[in-house]
Amino acid sequence: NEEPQGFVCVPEIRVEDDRTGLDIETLKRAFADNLFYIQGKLGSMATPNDYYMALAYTVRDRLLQRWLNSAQTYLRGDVKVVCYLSAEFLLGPHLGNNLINLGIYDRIEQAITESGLDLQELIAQEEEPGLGNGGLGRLAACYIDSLASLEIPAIGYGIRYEFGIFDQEIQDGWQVEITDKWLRYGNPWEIARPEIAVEVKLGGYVDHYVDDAGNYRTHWIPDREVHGVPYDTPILGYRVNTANTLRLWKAEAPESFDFQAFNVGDYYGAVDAKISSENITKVLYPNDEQVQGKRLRLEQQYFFVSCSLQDMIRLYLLENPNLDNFHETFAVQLNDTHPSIGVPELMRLLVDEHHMAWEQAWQITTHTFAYTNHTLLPEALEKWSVQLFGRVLPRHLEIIYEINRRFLDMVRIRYPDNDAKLASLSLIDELGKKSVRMAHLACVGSYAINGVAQLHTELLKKDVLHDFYALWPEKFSNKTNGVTPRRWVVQNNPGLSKLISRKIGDRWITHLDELRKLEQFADDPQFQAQWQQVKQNCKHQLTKQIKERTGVVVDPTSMFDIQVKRIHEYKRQHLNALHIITLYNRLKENPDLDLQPRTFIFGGKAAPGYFMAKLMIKLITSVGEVVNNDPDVRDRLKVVFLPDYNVTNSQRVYPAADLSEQISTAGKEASGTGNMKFSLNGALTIGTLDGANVEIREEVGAENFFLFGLTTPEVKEQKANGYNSWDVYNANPGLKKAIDMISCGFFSHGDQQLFKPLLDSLLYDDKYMLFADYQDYIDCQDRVGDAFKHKDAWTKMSILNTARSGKFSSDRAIREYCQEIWQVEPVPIELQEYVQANA
Ligand code: GPK
Repeated sequence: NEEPQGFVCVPEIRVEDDRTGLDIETLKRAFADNLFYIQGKLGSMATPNDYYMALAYTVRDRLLQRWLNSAQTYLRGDVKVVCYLSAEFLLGPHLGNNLINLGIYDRIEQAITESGLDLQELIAQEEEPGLGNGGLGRLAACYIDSLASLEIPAIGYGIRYEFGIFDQEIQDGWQVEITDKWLRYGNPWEIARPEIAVEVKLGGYVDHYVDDAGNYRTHWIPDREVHGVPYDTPILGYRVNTANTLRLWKAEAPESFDFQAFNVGDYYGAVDAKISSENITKVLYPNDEQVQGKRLRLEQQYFFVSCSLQDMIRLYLLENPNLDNFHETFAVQLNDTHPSIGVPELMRLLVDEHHMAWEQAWQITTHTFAYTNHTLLPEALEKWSVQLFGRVLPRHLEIIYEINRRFLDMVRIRYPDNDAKLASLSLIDELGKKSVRMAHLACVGSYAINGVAQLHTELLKKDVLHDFYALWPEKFSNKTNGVTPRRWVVQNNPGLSKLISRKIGDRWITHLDELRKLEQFADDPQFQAQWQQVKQNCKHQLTKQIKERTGVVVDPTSMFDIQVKRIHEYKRQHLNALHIITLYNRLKENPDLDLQPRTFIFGGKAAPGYFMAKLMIKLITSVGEVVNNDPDVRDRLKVVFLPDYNVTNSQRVYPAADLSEQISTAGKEASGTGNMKFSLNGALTIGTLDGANVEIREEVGAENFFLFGLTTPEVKEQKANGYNSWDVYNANPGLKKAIDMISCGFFSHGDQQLFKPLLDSLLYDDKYMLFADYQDYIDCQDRVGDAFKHKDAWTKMSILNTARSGKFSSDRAIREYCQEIWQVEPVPIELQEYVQANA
């Protein structure tokens, strides 16, 4: 035991004290203490939010002990750390999740109840950090949960947007966007670390010179500098001591921002500069799979990536004399191309700032990065005009040109006299407006490239990244997505979790394959009855929610047929709407039709600038208005558009689903992850052979999956053979009737113009093959309806879906990344009995 050095204000903190103890009495005392000393309230004046904050701090205190122990362990050298770089982390609320991962949910529930309060009400107070758009951001959140649960040293790096994804309201059937002021009442889960802020340069020009020793040097003279301040959130694993860090960067004006302006008397100018710096992390771009090419977005990407790489270098140099083996300590995963500017940025840091030779720097860089692609949609592949790029990042453009020069030299050797190859592989697109291809940059700068489902990876190799696959087949692999069973079963479906654990124990929570043990009970009438009861309870709860949030009264015994996801033409929510209209027409024609009552539930946000997606929402709500108010059908069909679909709301949706709609055009959905959450919660899927649907069907068995639609090659073939949706429309009476009703204003109070853009896109182009898949979809839905009539057979299929979805755990996915890409091992964390303040 060494003598403490320097001033020690708190010599030691006892683990058994009020900030770490886990027994009920201690928890109650800590809760009351935090209400008094942090919120500054007595019980008599406290609001529900005060109680939530007091509880959140009580839980956070218990995380800190684990977090500091984890950080200390990782700093002690020879630990390889995963850095997950993502422009989005769609975390969802922390409180419930931390209670579960800490293993104190029941105790806290008791403590809160004994304090005369309701835990559910407190949990509901939390404003979720909606720092993502959809699947990509939520995947990052599932992965940091699994990394911690598997005891893998990891840091999530991203952006602390002041405004996350907008809140959605539905007014007159249209989407209205409201800014997401998630930080309004403070965020108890984060800790700012201004003392390790970094500087980020932007704009300006580059100076090249020879220094006194005769070395070529580069000096980037920016026209702007911003300060990056990290805000850290501990991410606790499930029932382990590992608490990793999510480090999100906030842009601020540099410390000295006002002095110069102050001296020339331009006070307002100085404040303007401050505001413009802070703009960088002001708001999340709300586009999903559609790039806008805005300067501010490029600045966001560069800002967070530069901050993160500088931070890694700082950490590394605490323990190492130079950067020679940087890549042995950090595995940096690029979550799509959004952080791919990291490739030239690491080169710049190594070459310009740390004076490393280009070849060595390139060796390190290309052994540091790995790249995940998340989409095949051409409109989602990032490109930056060379002109804009050069204005924001002049030095990076030079570096990219140099990377490209050396890369194309290599290509020339491999493919002599082949200009077409050079053009198609180049990092620069020379056609039209010259632009930088970020996916190419990511491929050249990474040692591993992966897609997110088997089909997706095959299509990458065959299509979008074919030329890179031909060059470096060994770089490519598949990593099928997964979701965390802690949030997506344990937390969102406690009834199901308890039923499962009573039958097979609770090891499934960390070894999801063990759900297979449920197969043996799939035919057991008693188990089936319990299973049905759980589903029924969840449907009751959602029914209440629907009533509260939309005013629509639905029948909880009807089939809950659910499509929740971002609104996009390729996801085809309008195909679902065509099915509803078709059923409506059948019922109108034949009121005695033996039709299984259904409740169609939709949820999802449209990008604010995506007109067609917003019109799809209006179509759904308009169909709902007619169907829900028509006395002939309203007891058998209901249509609900749940406003503001987000993580919190989604947690009530998945458990209540009977049918999961996964109906994208084959070849368009990279993977999907909602599809996995539904299946895990015992919903059956109606879906195309797209993304991970293929693997879900493989796992659960074709007989427990409702398949329809063209396959990817068939889509291609039909398009090549001059697919004409107009002909399909004229040949199919059911389809024609549905389209004509929309067209003649049946759902729009006679307005024949309202849906015209949508109908025109279907009748004259139908890029996403709705009409081609229409009849097969309707027929398949008929089979679904028939199957639902047989309760026991349906329940068996439901049980088998859950039992066979173990593959879709993010733990499995992360294990694959660890072993096959990152080469990292678990590092268990031991809790020190005393945390010394000066240790
Ligand atoms: C893919 F490219 C993108 C994007 O910009 N945003 C996004 O959410 C999704 N995605 C895919 O659409 C899903 O199929 C996939 O499951 C998810 O990323 C995670 O990989």
